[in-house]
Amino acid sequence: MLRYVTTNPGKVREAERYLPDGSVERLDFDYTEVQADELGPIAARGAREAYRRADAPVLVDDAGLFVEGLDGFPGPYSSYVEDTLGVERVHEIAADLDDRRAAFRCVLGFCDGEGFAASPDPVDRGERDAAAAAGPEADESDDEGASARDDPLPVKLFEGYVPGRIVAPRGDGGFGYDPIFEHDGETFAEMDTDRKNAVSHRGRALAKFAEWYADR
Ligand code: ITT
Repeated sequence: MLRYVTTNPGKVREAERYLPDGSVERLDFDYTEVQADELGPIAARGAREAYRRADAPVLVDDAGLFVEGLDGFPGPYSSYVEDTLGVERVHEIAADLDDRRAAFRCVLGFCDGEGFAASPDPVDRGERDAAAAAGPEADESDDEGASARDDPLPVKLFEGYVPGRIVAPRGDGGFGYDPIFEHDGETFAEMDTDRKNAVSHRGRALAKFAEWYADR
């Protein structure tokens, strides 16, 4: 059984559509979200911590909203900003910008304690050189300290991205920033789960993961 490690049930509702019935269960565990400019190191570190907690295969999901006119803010700080400012305030700030383009990004981190065969997808092996070679998303920051960089547990990363723009809140589906993120004329909160999955950052990352996991 795969554990989808998140405090957010909305993420698991989306993930269940990609995986065989009964093959995934939510583990409500708040892993340490290290301060980093990229989502990859946060997901890699979280997957290691969650695997040690669960002692079973885990998938962690780190996502964020990146607003172009705010140089990518709130990005990896999206959760903190939602809790403090709230989604409507983020829209109000963006409403004053000339450039309201934005993107959602998602990085899934998978860990089952085993290694991975060579592949084009990034694998964070907890070593600075290997992580850097796997691409910028997988590079680990200095903030994590030497013990995290040298952690031998490999983590496989799957990334997804969707462009859109910030609009006044519309719709009552989804969660988080969905009401203020418009893609192709609709906000994510106006889409049902299948429609959001078909275009979203998480849907893209999950599709890559599900294809790879079927052979694992
Ligand atoms: P976990 O860390 O426990 O998984 P979280 O909701 O805090 O739950 P993230 O740190 O990945 O998850 O999310 C950062 C923020 O981005 C948070 O405020 C989410 O509500 C929001 N977010 C993530 N995915 C989203 C999506 O698909 N649609 C709208 N908002 C999303």
